[in-house]
Amino acid sequence: MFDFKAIGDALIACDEDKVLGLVKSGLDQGVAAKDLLSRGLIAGMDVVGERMEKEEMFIPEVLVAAKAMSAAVQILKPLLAEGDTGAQGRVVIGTVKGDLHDIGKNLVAMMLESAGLEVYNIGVDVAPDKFVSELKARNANILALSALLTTTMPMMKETVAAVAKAGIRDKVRILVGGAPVTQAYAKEIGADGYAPDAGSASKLAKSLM
Ligand code: B1M
Repeated sequence: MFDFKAIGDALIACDEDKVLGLVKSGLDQGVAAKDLLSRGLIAGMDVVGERMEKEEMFIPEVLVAAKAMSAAVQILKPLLAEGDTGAQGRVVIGTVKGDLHDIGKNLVAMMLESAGLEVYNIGVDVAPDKFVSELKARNANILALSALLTTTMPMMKETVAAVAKAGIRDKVRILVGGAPVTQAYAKEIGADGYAPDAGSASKLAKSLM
């Protein structure tokens, strides 16, 4: 039985070499990439979040843990891909203004890409106007917004409003997600869909087209 907790423990200890070694060893043993992600890395990151909240871990340490997680995700990336290239569509994805969290957003971008969509990942702390200009420049038909902070969720609403103000709302499906976001919130702000995780985000994006 593979020790998933060891991955989380190494992440909490901010030991990137150990995290990568355990992930590689899991793959060598035939453990599924999605399990290494959800039962190892994401479970570990949840504990990091709890410790951060209790001030048992501080921002510099959390950044090191986040870097280790991103490096591990890069190893898993080709294996998490769905390999379905049948869908078409152009997606602009980013984390909303004021918010610097990008690990989950990058996972969503990766899953959308592997579902055959053309993905423009425009980073973090993205202002509503920037989303609008990228949507126009890329002639995109899906906008994917991520927020990890309750304080930045309202920026999703502002972004939806900016898309409408720019006169392109009827051409763009808007998908929202991130830990504090809910289906009810998506509805409230006039988004077209909400997904709780990267896998369902890619399914939803395809169904919205
Ligand atoms: Co921050 N942080 N953080 N943080 N951080 C949280 C989010 C927090 C829950 C921790 C806590 O207190 N328990 C808390 C938010 C509380 C709240 O508002 N509800 C918090 C806070 C408070 C803060 C600061 C304010 C701390 C401070 O400065 N005092 C600060 C804010 C900075 C800013 O953004 N302006 C801050 C800073 C940071 C770091 C920079 C140190 C670092 C981010 C590094 C980085 O991303 N490159 C960081 C981290 C790492 C976290 C935690 C520990 C982990 C987040 C993560 O990457 N999770 C987090 C606690 C937690 O989540 N348990 C926390 C793993 C990732 C795979 O999950 O991002 O949830 P997640 O993505 C999921 C789903 O949400 C979904 O799919 C993914 C999985 O498949 N999803 C989508 C995400 N986007 C989606 C979009 C979609 C669909 C699904 O459609 C478009």
